[in-house]
Amino acid sequence: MKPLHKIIIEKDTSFNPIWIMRQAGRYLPEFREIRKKNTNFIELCLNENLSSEITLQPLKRFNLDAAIIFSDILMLPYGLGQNVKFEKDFGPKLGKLDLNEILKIDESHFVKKINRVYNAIKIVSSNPILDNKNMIGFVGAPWTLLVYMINQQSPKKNLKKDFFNDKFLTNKILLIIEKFLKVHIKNQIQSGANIIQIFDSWAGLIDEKDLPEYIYVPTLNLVNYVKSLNVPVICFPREIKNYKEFCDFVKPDVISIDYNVNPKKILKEIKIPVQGGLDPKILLNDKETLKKEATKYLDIFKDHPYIFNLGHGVLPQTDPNMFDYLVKTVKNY
Ligand code: 1CP
Repeated sequence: MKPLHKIIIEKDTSFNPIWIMRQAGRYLPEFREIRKKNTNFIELCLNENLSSEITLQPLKRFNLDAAIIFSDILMLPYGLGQNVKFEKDFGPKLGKLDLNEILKIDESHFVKKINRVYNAIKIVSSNPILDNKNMIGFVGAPWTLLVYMINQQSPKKNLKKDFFNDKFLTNKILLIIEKFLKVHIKNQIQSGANIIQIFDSWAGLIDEKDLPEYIYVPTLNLVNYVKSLNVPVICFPREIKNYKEFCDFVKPDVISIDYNVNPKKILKEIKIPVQGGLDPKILLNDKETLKKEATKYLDIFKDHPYIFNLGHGVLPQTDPNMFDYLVKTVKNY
């Protein structure tokens, strides 16, 4: 059985698997080398030879237990025909959201447009490096994708004040997102993904009264869909106010926690396997601090099914030697 499956299905607590969000990416010089020559990020994701190579880069260096496909949550709006660009020092820029155009897209259009992501998953999952490791596919959660598609840029920069004004549009788009996320998940699994993670990076932005409609119900629908395909599903509702309530409602197989939550409180409240937590900024410190902070999480979850990870993605300025030290610390615990 693959390492993450052992934790999730068998609830094995005798070992500590580790993978890191954004493990394939900007902190690695070999990634930056490829990125320099490939300035169009979407095209890079759609180049299965390069995206499969990038996916495997961290696994060649570090003793990680899973690969996560090098792609992006914004491949979904791209597949739906919304323009998506990544600008240096700005982040994603999305084109106008045209409901009439999106309504013309059917499943075969969508799959054809992003098919090379699935080719990359096939290439990676058939590599012998993956024999004893998991292959993680992922999607953005409906809410987070709705935010990007309507806001047309990161809400970090600026969230449109009239976001919910057009209820008809938001509700219609939400249903379309949900429908195509299922298509995207199914194709990733058919290509070799054996875990799905749902990233809800902007879960923390929503008012409590809107949680059921925009987060709990749509995420539950997706979680049930992944479960129906017999694949475990990890949810990362970043900065959500109440992780316990989220778990009670959505019932993922694993809950991934951010670095603002108290891991002891999580241990007390939540019965399902837990992932993550450590603040990515700790990796910018010295080795002694890193070991101490990582060990804190390992101690707290020593008798609970736990997958080591960070509380958000690894930062671009992280020294790969510190990353290596973290992996070794977890493995030698
Ligand atoms: O070189 C570059 O400039 C590209 C940087 C980059 C990378 C490496 C982006 C742009 N996306 C990715 C890959 C990526 N994105 C992965 C691949 C595999 C891995 O984890 O190793 C994954 C899982 C994502 C997921 C993703 N994309 C999320 C969810 C996780 C999170 O970080 O919160 C989000 C919000 C995005 C959108 C996105 N993609 C890229 C940027 C700069 C952003 C915007 C973030 C923001 O709004 O601030």
